[in-house]
Amino acid sequence: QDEKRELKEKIRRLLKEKNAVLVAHYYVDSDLQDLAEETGGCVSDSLEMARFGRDHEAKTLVVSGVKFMGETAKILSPEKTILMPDLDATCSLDLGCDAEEFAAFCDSHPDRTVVVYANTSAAVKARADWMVTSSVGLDIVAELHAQGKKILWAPDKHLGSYIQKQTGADMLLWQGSCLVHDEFKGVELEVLKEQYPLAKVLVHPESPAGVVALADVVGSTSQLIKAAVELDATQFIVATDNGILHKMQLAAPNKQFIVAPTAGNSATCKSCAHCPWMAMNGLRNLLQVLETGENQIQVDSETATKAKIAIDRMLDFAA
Ligand code: CIZ
Ligand code: SF4
Repeated sequence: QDEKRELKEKIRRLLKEKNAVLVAHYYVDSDLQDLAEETGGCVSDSLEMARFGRDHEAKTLVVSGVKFMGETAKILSPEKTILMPDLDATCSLDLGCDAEEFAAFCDSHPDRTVVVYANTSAAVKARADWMVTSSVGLDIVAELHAQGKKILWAPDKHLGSYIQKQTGADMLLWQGSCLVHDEFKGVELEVLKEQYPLAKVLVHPESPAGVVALADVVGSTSQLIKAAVELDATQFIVATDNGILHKMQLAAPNKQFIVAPTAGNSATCKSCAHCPWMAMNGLRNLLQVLETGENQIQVDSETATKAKIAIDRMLDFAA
């Protein structure tokens, strides 16, 4: 505890000294979320993180999350220094969507509007017409569908088929998945629902269709937190990364949150309900990058210029 307090103190001081601000995702360690909150940074989903980083006047952004979030911050603010606690923190969706293979896929379907999820590399975004996050993906695809467009979607197949079902759009799906959400299980969730008959079920649409089908609310992380506060229930079963429970519990202190069942339990399965890459963000490596200025995110300017078009389209749509 003493060591933690000391680390936090040093981080607070260095953030000030270096005119830096901490931008953290809901899935990272609760210490980092608290620190971001209390030092004037932000704790949020990837859409808000992007917007906050872009609009903040700090010279340096320290992005506690995974690589695509750092890259998006750099693309939106090329003049800022973007640091990340661990440059190896990535995402199974990003890893499963190689830029060259993706470009070939797009080339063979030139009639389709290319919509990619935020959880992709800068190079993949550079090949896209639109980038979306889970909070606005559905609305954007619905709008494109209303304009008569056919969609090529990548990389998350579960989110893609959820949006496809909701909007009725013609969508060709890349077959990627999130290794955390893919582990949630519908059959076991049904059993848990019987044990907690009054509980409402909150599900992130990166989860498999069998889990989404049992949801009371399907939404992005921010939308699920809002539902936890606003819904008239005292118990909730939550199918997304368990890092989110920290914020849910703060926002709704008198309610009870239960993580939805996964294939393994937390003793046998390292990525069950918690992202191993988000978990690479800690107080120690955060302090280290602030001290050394190491782990800067760079995106080559040609890729950044192209990717920014797809990102800005979403930001303008969501404004
Ligand atoms: O699973 C993720 O990485 C999410 C939900 C990112 C986001 O949009 O905040
Ligand atoms: Fe990627 Fe899933 Fe981790 Fe989010 S939780 S960063 S989608 S692997």
